[in-house]
Amino acid sequence: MSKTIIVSNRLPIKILKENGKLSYMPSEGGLATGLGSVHEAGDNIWVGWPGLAVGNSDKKKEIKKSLKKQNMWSIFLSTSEIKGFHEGFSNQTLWPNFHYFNQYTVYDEELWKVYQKVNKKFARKLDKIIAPGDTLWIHDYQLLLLPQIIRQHNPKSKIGFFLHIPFPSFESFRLLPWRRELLNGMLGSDFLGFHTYDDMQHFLSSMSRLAGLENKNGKITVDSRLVMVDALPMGIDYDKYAQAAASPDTLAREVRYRTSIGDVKLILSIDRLDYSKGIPQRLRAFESFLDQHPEFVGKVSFFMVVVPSRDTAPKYRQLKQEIDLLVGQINGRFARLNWTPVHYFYRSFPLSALSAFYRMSDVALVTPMRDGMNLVCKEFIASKLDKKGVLILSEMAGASKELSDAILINPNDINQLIDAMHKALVMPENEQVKRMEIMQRLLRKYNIHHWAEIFMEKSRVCQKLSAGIDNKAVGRASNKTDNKSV
Ligand code: GDG
Repeated sequence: MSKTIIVSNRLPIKILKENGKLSYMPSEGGLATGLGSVHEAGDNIWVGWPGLAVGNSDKKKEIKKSLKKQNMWSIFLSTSEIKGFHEGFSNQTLWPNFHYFNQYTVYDEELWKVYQKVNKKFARKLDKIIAPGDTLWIHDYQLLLLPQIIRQHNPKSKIGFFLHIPFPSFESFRLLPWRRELLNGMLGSDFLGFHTYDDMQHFLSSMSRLAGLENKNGKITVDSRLVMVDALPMGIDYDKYAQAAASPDTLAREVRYRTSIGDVKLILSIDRLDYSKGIPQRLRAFESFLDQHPEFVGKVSFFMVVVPSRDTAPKYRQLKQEIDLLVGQINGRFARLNWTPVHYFYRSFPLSALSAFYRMSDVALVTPMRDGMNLVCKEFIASKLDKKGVLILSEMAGASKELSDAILINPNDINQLIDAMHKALVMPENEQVKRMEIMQRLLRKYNIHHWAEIFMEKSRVCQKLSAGIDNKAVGRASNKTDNKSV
């Protein structure tokens, strides 16, 4: 029986080491839950890196064996591969370029070599696993070259690819010396999915300007194949967040937290530590809000969770220091014995705590400078069982394209942010409920399961269309462009 092979840089698992013993925990990320149903069906498997450096071959065998029982196939990365591929080219070259932080982009031929090497390593592993009829679903910016490498080895492969971060405009993408190779890598797919229409258009524009490949309604003919491109905004596991918000553990936590914090309005933000998330800008806006609206001093607190991420990299260490300083400055200026302006947590929490934070907050402040989608704002909405609460959302997050009933802001416009905070804090309850209902209806319907189903369906359609193409017609069409592959 043919199977679906999910491929991502990280396997959906957290491996903890305690006293030399390994324990395995499912990861809580949206992708893990969303693809859970695909992964668990039939003989389907998930291929990726288990997330830690393992030198000892007995330990590798032990991990491989344990994960195989859960239908996960491990690809181990050496310390230099983790540095060059994961921390290097993926996070210091592609991540800043795709998020328009080009002042941070590292252009280093050595990192590029490691990126190519690891993509080939993934392909070699997959060669051993792929059987005729299997479908591959490859995820994200770490594996942009993989579709084409696999296609070279197995021309008949069925390959879908989804990009979780923005695809930048041509003006940013063209800065990369390896832009053609990257596009060529992606073109190995049958179906390419992006979060938003804009991301998809940016990809098509780069394709046209760098490769001379034009599209017709999102379809590109490459050699004798059809590549289909579409926008497919990722949803959340709505029921999981709604149920968590109703669970006794969450309710007990909410009571405990509220008792400690007191009777103030709460503005919430939750992000991984990342410069794309706009955390310092948000803090500065909150400080100015307190300056401009002294009537809210002592009446509103900012509850800010920053989850440690990539913090060995210099840019991330600097960002952490900047945040620490700003929080200290605001609390130093405004704090009272019975009121803390900013409650700041630099750590991660279990789902029930997160759920209690969503429940007890009056406003969610989600203001990334750039974000592929942003799931936190969707989780906040799903957790609001009483429909009271206001979302302030950056126009630069993919989610803003769907959530037009949020208060939408430009994160570079501090005055707009301050006005949005004020508007949110004084918004009448009936308006909150009206906006929340519309957003909940949308997110309940376009949930993560819907997203996974549509992705698989679109991949199937594309493969069928491709298989049905009359080779002569393709020959005629592709002769019109002299530069078929990049
Ligand atoms: C990338 C793209 C795109 C956060 N803190 C805790 C915790 N979280 C969970 C949240 C949410 C997830 O992490 C973060 O998802 P985001 O979408 O906000 O951001 P990225 O990690 O940057 O994800 C992004 C996404 O991929 C999906 O395509 O939306 O644009 O950058 O689910 O709840 N979970 C737990 N404890 C925490 O302390 N358990």
